[in-house]
Amino acid sequence: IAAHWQILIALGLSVVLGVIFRNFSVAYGSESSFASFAVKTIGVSSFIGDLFMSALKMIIVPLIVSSIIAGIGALGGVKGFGRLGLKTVGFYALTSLAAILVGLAVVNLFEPGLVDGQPNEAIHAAFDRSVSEASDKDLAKVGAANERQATDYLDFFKKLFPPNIISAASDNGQMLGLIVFSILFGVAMTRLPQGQMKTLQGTIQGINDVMILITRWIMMLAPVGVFALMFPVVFNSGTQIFIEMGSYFGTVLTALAIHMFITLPLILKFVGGLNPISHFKAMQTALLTAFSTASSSATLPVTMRCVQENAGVSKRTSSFTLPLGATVNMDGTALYECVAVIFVAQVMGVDLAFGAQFVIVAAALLTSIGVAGVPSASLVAILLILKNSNIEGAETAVVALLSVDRLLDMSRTAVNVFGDSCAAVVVGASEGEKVLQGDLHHFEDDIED
Ligand code: DAS
Repeated sequence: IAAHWQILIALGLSVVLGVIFRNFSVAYGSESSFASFAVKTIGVSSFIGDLFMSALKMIIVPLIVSSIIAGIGALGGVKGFGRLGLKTVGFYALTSLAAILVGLAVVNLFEPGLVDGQPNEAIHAAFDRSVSEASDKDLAKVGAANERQATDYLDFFKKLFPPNIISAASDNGQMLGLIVFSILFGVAMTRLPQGQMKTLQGTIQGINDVMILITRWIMMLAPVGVFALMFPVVFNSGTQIFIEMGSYFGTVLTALAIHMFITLPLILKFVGGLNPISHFKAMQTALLTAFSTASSSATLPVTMRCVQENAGVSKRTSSFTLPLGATVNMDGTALYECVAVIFVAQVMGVDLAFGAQFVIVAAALLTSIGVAGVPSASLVAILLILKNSNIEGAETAVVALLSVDRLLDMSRTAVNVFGDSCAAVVVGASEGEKVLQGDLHHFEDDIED
């Protein structure tokens, strides 16, 4: 079976088994031998899932650095890169703004935090209850985020020039400093004498090809890794709070679906002149990986392979647009921040006038640039925006959102990755590349050989 079908089957299996294990554990009681067996199984599964995530993350740094440097070398320096950079940044800004506006419209239309125009007391109670049920890890995570001041998201711009590129590389999921260094290195490399530049370019391109090959090996384990990541998530997802916050889930997922299946396909068709269906087919393995890992950084190696080998975008275009996109372009996250903040305001009975909502839109756009590509990273930004909007109970609300965040995180991460891939194919097509042409080759199919 083609690799992406293997991943889909693994996902389906993890959901079925997760539900069965959960129901039997509840039926037999938490003290039963089955429940303890289930807990052990979950532990092993989480361990294997983390290994798969770590394997993908292991190659991110050498992949990003070699991709950008070799990509700029192929562009021949500043002139080619400058044009490409402007197109890419412009595309990211416009699509992120479009995503936020969709979120704004949907959350004001559905009003998930209100019942008959009044704050939903049941959800408010669920917020308070979830703090008492929250894990120490979640409480610590929100507590630490609460310590950070409003300026923290501005100091993200200080990360443009990291004092130590090794520590920048270790900043989990936030690679901006490394990207800036790689761009400077690439541009400087094109200034070297021709012979020297060719040698260095060839070496770095070789490193990049090695990283892409290692990605292929790691993706052979994807069905196991995806199953191992999803099984505990399904097993641990209690249904109660999902029912109470069903309106919130429905609002976020509706807004994400509009952006992913209407806005972006329209842009692919009318701005890029491309076939959206072909693009979805080309990206399915990356989308499934993003959904399973809830980390756009960990998915980046797979995104690059899908865009280059399935969609046919050149290395020089994709090796710049994708690493940058995985770090600063998060349509799903920006949309989610806007919906979550206004939802909490509704539950807390704070009536946000248009001006206040406009500030939230701007804050969501700015903070989504700074959000790292790791699981639940955007909740820190939400806490910051809530505090800036003087909505009391921000910490309690964020702890509650964190406790039900996994499914939404997986969904918005898939949207983040899809948004990055749309930029790569549209910019590639605008550079005259043969993108999404003819019958699509799937790199996953040649994994068998
Ligand atoms: N999970 C983040 C990502 O990897 C997005 C988020 O937390 O909103 O893109």
